[in-house]
Amino acid sequence: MNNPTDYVPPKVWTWDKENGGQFAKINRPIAGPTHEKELPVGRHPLQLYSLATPNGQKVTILLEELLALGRSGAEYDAWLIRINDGDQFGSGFVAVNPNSKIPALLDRSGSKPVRVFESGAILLYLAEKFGAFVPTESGARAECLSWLFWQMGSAPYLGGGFGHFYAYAPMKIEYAIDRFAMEVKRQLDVLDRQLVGNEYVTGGEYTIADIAIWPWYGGLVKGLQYGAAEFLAVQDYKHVQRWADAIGKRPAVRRGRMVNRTSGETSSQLHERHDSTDFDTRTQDKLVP
Ligand SMILES: N[C@@H](CCC(=O)N[C@@H](CS)C(=O)NCC(=O)O)C(=O)O
Repeated sequence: MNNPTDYVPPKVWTWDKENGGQFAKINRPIAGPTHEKELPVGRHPLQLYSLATPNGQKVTILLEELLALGRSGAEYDAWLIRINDGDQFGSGFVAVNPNSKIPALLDRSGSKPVRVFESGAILLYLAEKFGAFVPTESGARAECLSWLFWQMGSAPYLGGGFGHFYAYAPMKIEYAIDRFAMEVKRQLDVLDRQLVGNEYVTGGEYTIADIAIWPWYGGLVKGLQYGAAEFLAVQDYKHVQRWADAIGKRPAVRRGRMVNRTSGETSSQLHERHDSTDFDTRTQDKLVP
């Protein structure tokens, strides 16, 4: 193992603005807005403020699945929040999500707007509102919610732990990478065992548990996250691979992944989504020749 650093924590931690690595510009130890900025509002009942990270994709995938099912009330405007530019600290965004993280949803369909933040809460809110992708029978519902919350509790070890130290930290720390690689491989094994004999995570039904888990763990095993596929030997998780391929082929999943995307092929980037035709007419390759 590398020599441990000679850092000795001081009695009281103080903010060193330069120590945040890739995210030094946006990371802060305080909450609240940094500037005044109203959020835009479109014509649909649902207003989504987001970015196509795995947490953002969960919501756009569910919205596209609901629309594909004919739930026209799920029409939405998706506005781009550029987190590297600090849009999440604008006063309007903080009013919708006091935690200053995408995704954030405003449901304006009722007499008073309803704000929803935390991707798991948004998935459950939408699935219940439209009566789809969450089972109603008590045992199946418990299983679905267990896996939904498993994802919400587990992914920070994948993203904030493994991804941060493997791909983003300003130095490679063997202890941290080891610790989180072990945990992420354990999580992949949990999922792999669950998918033995189960088409989807909770059995035969595609639910918000799959929609929550796929962008993180499906993305990881398909080599879309952190360039870590070889390092984590993701080909070993055969059942996760099979499940990730099947979900990745769904048209609504393909569309959901494009919304608020700002990287990759320009034909896959739909910065803002206000209409179902935008997928054909407003991707970046069409807007910026
Ligand atoms: N638990 C939250 C996590 C959301 C989250 O971490 N969002 C990230 C992008 S994936 C973000 O907005 N980061 C901006 C920041 O930390 O300032 C959820 O699932 O909604």
